[in-house]
Amino acid sequence: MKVLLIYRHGVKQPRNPWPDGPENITQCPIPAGTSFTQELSFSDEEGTLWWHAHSDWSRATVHGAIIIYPKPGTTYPYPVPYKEELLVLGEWYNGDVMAIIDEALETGGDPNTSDAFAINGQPGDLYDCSNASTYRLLVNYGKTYLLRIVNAVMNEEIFFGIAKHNLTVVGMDGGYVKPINTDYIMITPGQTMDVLVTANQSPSHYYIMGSPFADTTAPFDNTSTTAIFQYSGNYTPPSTPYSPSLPAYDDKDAAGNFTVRLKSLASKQHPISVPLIITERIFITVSVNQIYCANESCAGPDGNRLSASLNNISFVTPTIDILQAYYRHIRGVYNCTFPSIPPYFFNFTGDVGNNTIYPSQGTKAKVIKYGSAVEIIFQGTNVGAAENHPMHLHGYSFYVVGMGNGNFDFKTSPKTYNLVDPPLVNTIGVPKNGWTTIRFVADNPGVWFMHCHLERHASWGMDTVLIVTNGPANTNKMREPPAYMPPCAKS
Ligand SMILES: [Cu+2]
Repeated sequence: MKVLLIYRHGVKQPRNPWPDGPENITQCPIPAGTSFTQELSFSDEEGTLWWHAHSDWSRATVHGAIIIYPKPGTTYPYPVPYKEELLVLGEWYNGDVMAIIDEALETGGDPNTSDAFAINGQPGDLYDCSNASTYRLLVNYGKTYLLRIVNAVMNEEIFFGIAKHNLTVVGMDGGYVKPINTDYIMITPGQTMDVLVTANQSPSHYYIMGSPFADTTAPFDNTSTTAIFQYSGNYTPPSTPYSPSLPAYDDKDAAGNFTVRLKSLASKQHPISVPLIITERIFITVSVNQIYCANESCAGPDGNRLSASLNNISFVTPTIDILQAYYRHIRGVYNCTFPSIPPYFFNFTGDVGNNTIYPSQGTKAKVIKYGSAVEIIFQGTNVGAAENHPMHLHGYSFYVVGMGNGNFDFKTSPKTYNLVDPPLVNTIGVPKNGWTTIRFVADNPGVWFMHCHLERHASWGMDTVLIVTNGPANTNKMREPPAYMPPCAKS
Protein backbone atom coordinates (compact mmCIF):
# COMPACT_ATOMS: atom_id res chain seq x y z
CA MET A 1 0.00 0.00 0.00
CA LYS A 2 1.39 3.34 -0.91
CA VAL A 3 0.68 6.46 0.96
CA LEU A 4 1.07 10.10 0.33
CA LEU A 5 3.38 12.53 -1.21
CA ILE A 6 3.05 16.04 -0.04
CA TYR A 7 3.63 18.91 -2.41
CA ARG A 8 3.88 22.57 -1.38
CA HIS A 9 2.05 24.07 -4.32
CA GLY A 10 3.87 27.23 -5.37
CA VAL A 11 6.84 26.88 -3.03
CA LYS A 12 9.71 27.09 -5.49
CA GLN A 13 12.19 24.87 -3.61
CA PRO A 14 15.30 26.54 -5.08
CA ARG A 15 17.79 23.93 -6.36
CA ASN A 16 15.98 21.35 -4.30
CA PRO A 17 13.42 19.34 -6.26
CA TRP A 18 14.00 16.26 -4.05
CA PRO A 19 11.15 16.93 -1.61
CA ASP A 20 8.87 18.53 -4.22
CA GLY A 21 6.37 15.69 -4.05
CA PRO A 22 4.69 14.57 -7.29
CA GLU A 23 4.46 10.81 -7.50
CA ASN A 24 7.16 9.17 -9.62
CA ILE A 25 8.26 12.55 -10.94
CA THR A 26 10.54 13.64 -8.09
CA GLN A 27 10.11 10.76 -5.67
CA CYS A 28 8.39 7.45 -5.18
CA PRO A 29 5.48 7.18 -2.74
CA ILE A 30 6.11 7.02 0.99
CA PRO A 31 5.25 3.42 2.00
CA ALA A 32 2.67 2.92 4.73
CA GLY A 33 4.21 2.92 8.17
CA THR A 34 7.32 4.82 7.10
CA SER A 35 8.16 8.50 7.18
CA PHE A 36 9.91 10.93 4.91
CA THR A 37 11.09 14.31 6.11
CA GLN A 38 10.57 16.98 3.50
CA GLU A 39 12.54 20.21 3.71
CA LEU A 40 10.67 23.32 2.67
CA SER A 41 12.73 26.08 1.08
CA PHE A 42 10.98 29.42 0.90
CA SER A 43 12.48 32.21 -1.18
CA ASP A 44 10.46 35.15 -2.53
CA GLU A 45 6.97 33.83 -1.85
CA GLU A 46 4.73 36.19 0.14
CA GLY A 47 1.00 35.74 0.65
CA THR A 48 -0.98 32.52 0.45
CA LEU A 49 0.07 29.15 -0.94
CA TRP A 50 -0.99 25.66 -0.06
CA TRP A 51 0.17 22.10 0.26
CA HIS A 52 -1.50 18.98 -0.99
CA ALA A 53 -0.92 15.31 -1.60
CA HIS A 54 0.33 14.58 -5.12
CA SER A 55 -0.44 10.90 -5.49
CA ASP A 56 -3.46 9.85 -7.54
CA TRP A 57 -6.46 11.79 -6.25
CA SER A 58 -5.49 11.91 -2.58
CA ARG A 59 -5.26 15.69 -2.71
CA ALA A 60 -9.07 15.79 -2.57
CA THR A 61 -8.86 15.39 1.19
CA VAL A 62 -5.18 15.92 2.01
CA HIS A 63 -4.52 19.62 1.66
CA GLY A 64 -4.07 22.81 3.63
CA ALA A 65 -2.91 26.40 3.39
CA ILE A 66 0.52 27.96 3.79
CA ILE A 67 0.60 31.61 4.81
CA ILE A 68 3.76 33.62 4.31
CA TYR A 69 3.72 36.99 6.06
CA PRO A 70 5.78 40.00 5.00
CA LYS A 71 9.33 39.93 6.33
CA PRO A 72 9.84 41.67 9.68
CA GLY A 73 10.14 45.40 9.07
CA THR A 74 7.99 45.28 5.92
CA THR A 75 4.24 45.20 5.50
CA TYR A 76 1.49 44.53 3.00
CA PRO A 77 1.22 46.85 -0.01
CA TYR A 78 -2.36 47.57 1.14
CA PRO A 79 -3.98 48.77 4.38
CA VAL A 80 -3.45 46.24 7.14
CA PRO A 81 -6.73 44.33 7.52
CA TYR A 82 -8.55 44.11 10.84
CA LYS A 83 -8.49 40.32 10.67
CA GLU A 84 -7.73 37.58 8.23
CA GLU A 85 -9.65 34.45 7.44
CA LEU A 86 -8.73 31.36 5.48
CA LEU A 87 -11.34 30.01 3.07
CA VAL A 88 -10.40 26.69 1.50
CA LEU A 89 -12.65 25.65 -1.37
CA GLY A 90 -12.89 21.90 -1.49
CA GLU A 91 -15.47 19.25 -2.14
CA TRP A 92 -17.20 16.12 -0.99
CA TYR A 93 -17.48 12.84 -2.86
CA ASN A 94 -20.03 10.19 -1.98
CA GLY A 95 -17.51 7.42 -2.30
CA ASP A 96 -13.82 6.70 -2.08
CA VAL A 97 -12.15 9.29 -4.26
CA MET A 98 -9.19 7.03 -5.00
CA ALA A 99 -11.56 4.27 -6.13
CA ILE A 100 -13.41 6.77 -8.33
CA ILE A 101 -10.33 7.63 -10.38
CA ASP A 102 -9.09 4.03 -10.38
CA GLU A 103 -12.39 2.90 -11.83
CA ALA A 104 -12.43 5.68 -14.42
CA LEU A 105 -8.92 4.82 -15.54
CA GLU A 106 -9.89 1.18 -15.79
CA THR A 107 -13.02 1.73 -17.88
CA GLY A 108 -11.73 4.70 -19.86
CA GLY A 109 -14.81 6.76 -19.04
CA ASP A 110 -15.36 9.97 -17.11
CA PRO A 111 -14.79 9.77 -13.35
CA ASN A 112 -17.78 10.49 -11.10
CA THR A 113 -18.12 14.15 -10.31
CA SER A 114 -18.06 15.40 -6.74
CA ASP A 115 -21.39 15.55 -4.89
CA ALA A 116 -20.81 18.86 -3.16
CA PHE A 117 -18.38 21.71 -3.02
CA ALA A 118 -17.36 22.97 0.40
CA ILE A 119 -15.98 26.04 2.13
CA ASN A 120 -13.65 25.07 4.96
CA GLY A 121 -15.02 21.54 4.81
CA GLN A 122 -18.71 22.54 5.01
CA PRO A 123 -20.97 22.26 1.94
CA GLY A 124 -23.48 24.78 3.30
CA ASP A 125 -27.21 25.46 3.23
CA LEU A 126 -27.96 24.51 -0.36
CA TYR A 127 -27.31 20.81 0.18
CA ASP A 128 -29.41 18.35 2.13
CA CYS A 129 -28.52 17.82 5.76
CA SER A 130 -25.62 20.21 5.96
CA ASN A 131 -27.06 23.54 7.09
CA ALA A 132 -26.58 22.81 10.78
CA SER A 133 -22.85 23.19 10.29
CA THR A 134 -22.60 25.81 7.53
CA TYR A 135 -19.37 27.73 7.93
CA ARG A 136 -19.86 31.20 9.40
CA LEU A 137 -17.51 34.12 9.14
CA LEU A 138 -18.37 36.54 11.94
CA VAL A 139 -17.61 40.15 11.08
CA ASN A 140 -17.83 43.52 12.76
CA TYR A 141 -19.45 46.40 10.93
CA GLY A 142 -16.93 48.79 9.37
CA LYS A 143 -13.96 46.44 9.55
CA THR A 144 -11.92 45.10 6.63
CA TYR A 145 -11.08 41.42 6.40
CA LEU A 146 -8.42 39.67 4.38
CA LEU A 147 -9.76 36.44 2.90
CA ARG A 148 -7.08 33.96 1.90
CA ILE A 149 -8.86 31.80 -0.65
CA VAL A 150 -7.45 28.47 -1.82
CA ASN A 151 -9.07 26.49 -4.62
CA ALA A 152 -8.42 22.87 -3.65
CA VAL A 153 -11.25 21.56 -5.84
CA MET A 154 -10.30 18.66 -8.12
CA ASN A 155 -12.02 19.31 -11.41
CA GLU A 156 -13.87 22.61 -11.53
CA GLU A 157 -12.88 26.24 -11.63
CA ILE A 158 -14.94 28.32 -9.23
CA PHE A 159 -16.83 31.61 -9.38
CA PHE A 160 -16.81 33.10 -5.88
CA GLY A 161 -18.56 36.11 -4.36
CA ILE A 162 -20.28 37.52 -1.27
CA ALA A 163 -23.82 38.93 -1.53
CA LYS A 164 -23.90 42.75 -1.73
CA HIS A 165 -20.18 43.09 -0.91
CA ASN A 166 -17.41 44.21 -3.20
CA LEU A 167 -14.19 42.25 -3.24
CA THR A 168 -10.71 43.68 -3.75
CA VAL A 169 -8.19 41.14 -4.99
CA VAL A 170 -4.73 42.08 -3.71
CA GLY A 171 -2.70 38.88 -3.99
CA MET A 172 -2.45 35.65 -5.88
CA ASP A 173 -0.30 32.51 -5.76
CA GLY A 174 2.07 33.82 -3.09
CA GLY A 175 2.57 37.26 -4.63
CA TYR A 176 0.84 40.63 -4.85
CA VAL A 177 -1.34 42.00 -7.62
CA LYS A 178 -2.65 45.46 -8.40
CA PRO A 179 -5.95 45.81 -6.53
CA ILE A 180 -8.93 44.58 -8.52
CA ASN A 181 -12.36 45.74 -7.41
CA THR A 182 -14.98 43.25 -8.41
CA ASP A 183 -18.16 41.53 -7.23
CA TYR A 184 -16.87 38.04 -8.13
CA ILE A 185 -13.61 36.21 -8.75
CA MET A 186 -12.84 33.19 -10.93
CA ILE A 187 -10.29 30.97 -9.25
CA THR A 188 -8.96 27.78 -10.83
CA PRO A 189 -7.90 24.63 -9.01
CA GLY A 190 -4.36 25.27 -7.83
CA GLN A 191 -4.71 29.01 -7.50
CA THR A 192 -4.86 31.07 -4.33
CA MET A 193 -6.23 34.59 -4.05
CA ASP A 194 -5.98 37.15 -1.27
CA VAL A 195 -9.10 39.30 -1.20
CA LEU A 196 -10.08 42.27 0.98
CA VAL A 197 -13.71 42.72 1.93
CA THR A 198 -15.15 45.48 4.11
CA ALA A 199 -18.22 44.78 6.23
CA ASN A 200 -20.00 47.95 5.14
CA GLN A 201 -23.55 46.76 4.48
CA SER A 202 -26.55 46.63 6.80
CA PRO A 203 -25.78 44.16 9.57
CA SER A 204 -27.35 40.90 8.42
CA HIS A 205 -26.50 37.48 7.02
CA TYR A 206 -24.98 37.28 3.53
CA TYR A 207 -24.01 34.21 1.59
CA ILE A 208 -20.39 33.65 0.65
CA MET A 209 -20.83 31.43 -2.42
CA GLY A 210 -18.75 29.26 -4.72
CA SER A 211 -20.22 27.90 -7.98
CA PRO A 212 -18.51 26.09 -10.82
CA PHE A 213 -17.13 27.69 -13.96
CA ALA A 214 -17.26 24.74 -16.34
CA ASP A 215 -17.55 25.85 -19.93
CA THR A 216 -17.54 22.30 -21.24
CA THR A 217 -19.58 19.39 -22.49
CA ALA A 218 -17.80 17.14 -19.97
CA PRO A 219 -19.73 16.21 -16.82
CA PHE A 220 -19.15 18.47 -13.83
CA ASP A 221 -20.58 19.15 -10.38
CA ASN A 222 -23.18 21.87 -10.98
CA THR A 223 -23.94 22.75 -7.35
CA SER A 224 -23.08 25.72 -5.14
CA THR A 225 -21.41 25.85 -1.77
CA THR A 226 -22.20 28.56 0.74
CA ALA A 227 -20.84 29.98 3.96
CA ILE A 228 -22.38 32.89 5.85
CA PHE A 229 -20.86 36.36 6.15
CA GLN A 230 -22.50 37.17 9.45
CA TYR A 231 -22.45 40.59 11.14
CA SER A 232 -22.19 40.83 14.89
CA GLY A 233 -24.70 42.92 16.83
CA ASN A 234 -28.42 42.93 17.49
CA TYR A 235 -30.66 42.67 14.47
CA THR A 236 -33.21 40.30 13.05
CA PRO A 237 -31.55 38.22 10.36
CA PRO A 238 -33.53 37.30 7.24
CA SER A 239 -34.93 33.78 7.11
CA THR A 240 -32.52 33.11 4.24
CA PRO A 241 -29.26 35.01 3.89
CA TYR A 242 -28.91 37.29 0.87
CA SER A 243 -27.45 35.49 -2.18
CA PRO A 244 -24.87 36.84 -4.60
CA SER A 245 -25.60 36.55 -8.30
CA LEU A 246 -22.57 34.77 -9.67
CA PRO A 247 -21.93 34.29 -13.41
CA ALA A 248 -23.53 31.26 -15.05
CA TYR A 249 -21.43 28.09 -15.10
CA ASP A 250 -20.65 28.51 -18.82
CA ASP A 251 -19.96 32.24 -18.77
CA LYS A 252 -16.57 32.16 -20.47
CA ASP A 253 -16.55 35.95 -20.87
CA ALA A 254 -17.07 36.51 -17.14
CA ALA A 255 -14.14 34.18 -16.41
CA GLY A 256 -11.90 35.79 -19.03
CA ASN A 257 -12.84 39.35 -18.10
CA PHE A 258 -11.76 38.71 -14.54
CA THR A 259 -8.55 36.87 -15.40
CA VAL A 260 -7.25 39.54 -17.78
CA ARG A 261 -7.47 42.10 -14.98
CA LEU A 262 -4.71 40.35 -13.01
CA LYS A 263 -1.56 42.48 -13.03
CA SER A 264 1.64 42.70 -11.01
CA LEU A 265 2.30 45.67 -8.76
CA ALA A 266 5.44 46.39 -10.78
CA SER A 267 6.41 49.02 -8.19
CA LYS A 268 9.71 50.05 -6.70
CA GLN A 269 9.12 47.81 -3.68
CA HIS A 270 7.72 44.98 -5.80
CA PRO A 271 9.48 45.18 -9.16
CA ILE A 272 9.03 42.71 -11.98
CA SER A 273 11.71 41.09 -14.12
CA VAL A 274 9.88 39.64 -17.09
CA PRO A 275 12.30 38.31 -19.72
CA LEU A 276 12.17 40.43 -22.88
CA ILE A 277 14.54 38.47 -25.12
CA ILE A 278 13.48 34.85 -25.37
CA THR A 279 16.06 32.11 -25.86
CA GLU A 280 13.77 29.08 -25.52
CA ARG A 281 10.32 29.21 -27.08
CA ILE A 282 7.93 26.28 -26.66
CA PHE A 283 4.52 26.01 -28.28
CA ILE A 284 2.28 23.45 -26.61
CA THR A 285 -1.16 22.31 -27.71
CA VAL A 286 -3.44 21.34 -24.84
CA SER A 287 -6.04 18.73 -25.75
CA VAL A 288 -8.49 16.22 -24.40
CA ASN A 289 -8.16 13.18 -26.67
CA GLN A 290 -9.16 9.58 -26.92
CA ILE A 291 -7.11 6.43 -27.10
CA TYR A 292 -8.51 3.83 -29.44
CA CYS A 293 -10.11 0.76 -27.89
CA ALA A 294 -10.77 -2.25 -30.11
CA ASN A 295 -14.43 -3.27 -30.48
CA GLU A 296 -15.57 -0.11 -28.70
CA SER A 297 -14.63 -1.81 -25.44
CA CYS A 298 -13.99 1.31 -23.35
CA ALA A 299 -16.41 3.64 -21.59
CA GLY A 300 -15.35 6.90 -23.25
CA PRO A 301 -16.73 8.48 -26.45
CA ASP A 302 -17.28 6.00 -29.31
CA GLY A 303 -16.18 3.17 -27.05
CA ASN A 304 -12.70 4.67 -26.76
CA ARG A 305 -10.66 5.60 -23.72
CA LEU A 306 -10.59 9.23 -22.57
CA SER A 307 -7.12 10.68 -22.67
CA ALA A 308 -5.42 14.07 -22.61
CA SER A 309 -2.20 15.41 -24.03
CA LEU A 310 0.35 18.18 -24.43
CA ASN A 311 1.68 18.48 -27.99
CA ASN A 312 -0.33 15.36 -28.78
CA ILE A 313 1.70 13.29 -26.30
CA SER A 314 -0.24 11.72 -23.48
CA PHE A 315 2.14 11.53 -20.53
CA VAL A 316 2.83 8.12 -19.06
CA THR A 317 3.96 8.17 -15.43
CA PRO A 318 7.05 5.97 -14.98
CA THR A 319 7.59 3.50 -12.15
CA ILE A 320 10.87 5.07 -11.01
CA ASP A 321 10.88 8.79 -10.38
CA ILE A 322 12.30 10.90 -13.19
CA LEU A 323 14.41 12.98 -10.82
CA GLN A 324 16.30 9.94 -9.59
CA ALA A 325 16.66 8.58 -13.12
CA TYR A 326 18.05 11.95 -14.24
CA TYR A 327 20.41 12.25 -11.30
CA ARG A 328 21.66 8.67 -11.38
CA HIS A 329 21.60 8.29 -15.17
CA ILE A 330 19.15 5.41 -15.07
CA ARG A 331 18.16 4.61 -18.63
CA GLY A 332 14.74 3.66 -19.90
CA VAL A 333 12.68 5.68 -17.41
CA TYR A 334 12.05 8.73 -19.59
CA ASN A 335 13.45 10.36 -22.68
CA CYS A 336 14.16 13.96 -23.58
CA THR A 337 12.08 14.18 -26.73
CA PHE A 338 9.20 16.40 -25.66
CA PRO A 339 8.96 18.66 -28.71
CA SER A 340 8.93 22.47 -28.81
CA ILE A 341 6.10 22.44 -31.34
CA PRO A 342 3.13 20.15 -31.92
CA PRO A 343 3.50 17.41 -34.57
CA TYR A 344 1.49 19.51 -36.99
CA PHE A 345 -0.34 22.80 -37.12
CA PHE A 346 -4.04 22.79 -37.95
CA ASN A 347 -7.00 24.98 -37.15
CA PHE A 348 -6.66 24.19 -33.46
CA THR A 349 -9.77 26.01 -32.32
CA GLY A 350 -12.15 25.42 -35.21
CA ASP A 351 -13.18 22.29 -37.04
CA VAL A 352 -10.32 20.00 -36.09
CA GLY A 353 -11.60 16.97 -37.99
CA ASN A 354 -10.98 13.64 -36.32
CA ASN A 355 -7.36 13.03 -37.22
CA THR A 356 -6.05 14.45 -33.96
CA ILE A 357 -8.15 12.40 -31.59
CA TYR A 358 -5.46 9.79 -30.96
CA PRO A 359 -2.34 11.06 -29.19
CA SER A 360 0.89 9.16 -28.85
CA GLN A 361 1.89 8.04 -25.39
CA GLY A 362 5.23 8.40 -23.68
CA THR A 363 7.32 9.70 -20.79
CA LYS A 364 8.89 12.63 -22.57
CA ALA A 365 10.67 15.47 -20.81
CA LYS A 366 11.80 18.81 -22.16
CA VAL A 367 15.36 19.78 -21.26
CA ILE A 368 15.95 23.49 -20.75
CA LYS A 369 19.39 24.99 -20.35
CA TYR A 370 19.99 26.79 -17.08
CA GLY A 371 19.48 30.53 -17.43
CA SER A 372 17.31 30.31 -20.55
CA ALA A 373 14.67 32.97 -20.99
CA VAL A 374 11.69 30.72 -21.59
CA GLU A 375 8.41 31.47 -23.29
CA ILE A 376 5.68 28.86 -23.37
CA ILE A 377 2.62 29.41 -25.53
CA PHE A 378 -0.22 27.11 -24.47
CA GLN A 379 -2.74 26.64 -27.27
CA GLY A 380 -6.07 25.15 -26.23
CA THR A 381 -7.64 22.98 -28.90
CA ASN A 382 -11.14 21.99 -29.92
CA VAL A 383 -10.23 18.31 -29.97
CA GLY A 384 -12.58 16.30 -27.73
CA ALA A 385 -14.27 18.40 -25.06
CA ALA A 386 -12.68 21.86 -25.18
CA GLU A 387 -12.54 23.82 -21.94
CA ASN A 388 -10.41 26.11 -19.83
CA HIS A 389 -7.25 24.34 -18.61
CA PRO A 390 -5.46 25.68 -15.51
CA MET A 391 -1.82 24.93 -16.34
CA HIS A 392 0.56 24.67 -13.42
CA LEU A 393 4.36 24.52 -13.27
CA HIS A 394 6.33 23.27 -10.28
CA GLY A 395 9.50 25.02 -9.14
CA TYR A 396 8.59 28.39 -10.60
CA SER A 397 6.26 31.30 -10.71
CA PHE A 398 5.87 32.69 -14.22
CA TYR A 399 4.68 35.87 -15.83
CA VAL A 400 1.45 35.64 -17.78
CA VAL A 401 2.23 37.99 -20.67
CA GLY A 402 -0.66 37.25 -22.98
CA MET A 403 -3.99 35.53 -23.39
CA GLY A 404 -6.48 35.45 -26.22
CA ASN A 405 -9.26 33.64 -28.01
CA GLY A 406 -8.78 31.45 -31.07
CA ASN A 407 -5.50 30.40 -32.63
CA PHE A 408 -2.29 32.05 -31.50
CA ASP A 409 -0.84 34.11 -34.34
CA PHE A 410 2.96 34.36 -34.26
CA LYS A 411 2.83 37.75 -35.97
CA THR A 412 -0.05 39.56 -34.35
CA SER A 413 -0.59 37.91 -30.96
CA PRO A 414 2.77 38.95 -29.44
CA LYS A 415 1.83 42.57 -30.15
CA THR A 416 -0.87 42.23 -27.50
CA TYR A 417 1.55 41.08 -24.79
CA ASN A 418 1.66 42.88 -21.47
CA LEU A 419 5.36 43.29 -20.67
CA VAL A 420 4.76 46.19 -18.28
CA ASP A 421 2.93 44.60 -15.36
CA PRO A 422 2.12 40.96 -16.15
CA PRO A 423 0.98 38.91 -13.14
CA LEU A 424 3.47 36.49 -11.56
CA VAL A 425 1.62 33.26 -10.74
CA ASN A 426 2.07 29.50 -10.68
CA THR A 427 -1.25 28.42 -12.24
CA ILE A 428 -3.09 30.08 -15.10
CA GLY A 429 -6.07 29.17 -17.20
CA VAL A 430 -5.69 28.58 -20.92
CA PRO A 431 -9.05 29.79 -22.25
CA LYS A 432 -11.33 27.33 -24.00
CA ASN A 433 -10.30 27.44 -27.66
CA GLY A 434 -7.81 30.15 -26.84
CA TRP A 435 -4.17 30.60 -25.85
CA THR A 436 -2.02 31.83 -22.97
CA THR A 437 1.65 32.83 -23.05
CA ILE A 438 3.91 32.62 -20.01
CA ARG A 439 7.54 33.67 -19.49
CA PHE A 440 10.16 32.89 -16.89
CA VAL A 441 13.92 32.61 -16.51
CA ALA A 442 15.01 28.99 -16.01
CA ASP A 443 17.07 29.75 -12.90
CA ASN A 444 15.94 26.84 -10.76
CA PRO A 445 17.74 23.65 -11.78
CA GLY A 446 15.88 20.41 -11.29
CA VAL A 447 13.07 18.23 -12.52
CA TRP A 448 9.76 20.06 -12.51
CA PHE A 449 6.33 18.69 -13.26
CA MET A 450 4.04 20.77 -15.50
CA HIS A 451 0.40 19.77 -15.77
CA CYS A 452 -3.22 20.78 -15.98
CA HIS A 453 -4.58 21.23 -12.46
CA LEU A 454 -7.94 19.72 -13.41
CA GLU A 455 -7.16 16.39 -11.85
CA ARG A 456 -8.92 14.21 -14.39
CA HIS A 457 -6.89 15.81 -17.17
CA ALA A 458 -3.64 15.29 -15.25
CA SER A 459 -4.65 11.65 -14.69
CA TRP A 460 -5.30 11.27 -18.42
CA GLY A 461 -1.86 12.54 -19.43
CA MET A 462 -2.07 16.34 -19.73
CA ASP A 463 1.39 16.57 -18.19
CA THR A 464 5.06 16.86 -19.01
CA VAL A 465 8.32 17.43 -17.18
CA LEU A 466 10.76 20.29 -17.58
CA ILE A 467 14.33 19.39 -16.71
CA VAL A 468 16.34 22.54 -16.04
CA THR A 469 20.05 21.76 -16.22
CA ASN A 470 22.64 22.84 -13.70
CA GLY A 471 24.26 26.21 -14.12
CA PRO A 472 28.02 26.74 -14.15
CA ALA A 473 28.48 27.83 -10.53
CA ASN A 474 27.96 25.67 -7.46
CA THR A 475 25.23 28.05 -6.34
CA ASN A 476 23.17 27.21 -9.41
CA LYS A 477 23.48 23.47 -9.35
CA MET A 478 20.85 21.09 -8.05
CA ARG A 479 21.43 20.05 -4.45
CA GLU A 480 22.43 16.54 -3.50
CA PRO A 481 19.58 14.21 -2.59
CA PRO A 482 18.74 13.88 1.10
CA ALA A 483 20.19 10.85 2.88
CA TYR A 484 16.86 9.04 2.67
CA MET A 485 14.36 8.98 -0.18
CA PRO A 486 11.37 6.62 -0.24
CA PRO A 487 12.29 3.51 -2.21
CA CYS A 488 10.85 2.83 -5.65
CA ALA A 489 9.29 -0.57 -6.06
CA LYS A 490 11.25 -1.26 -9.22
CA SER A 491 14.55 0.56 -8.58
CU1 LIG B 1 -7.17 20.50 -18.38
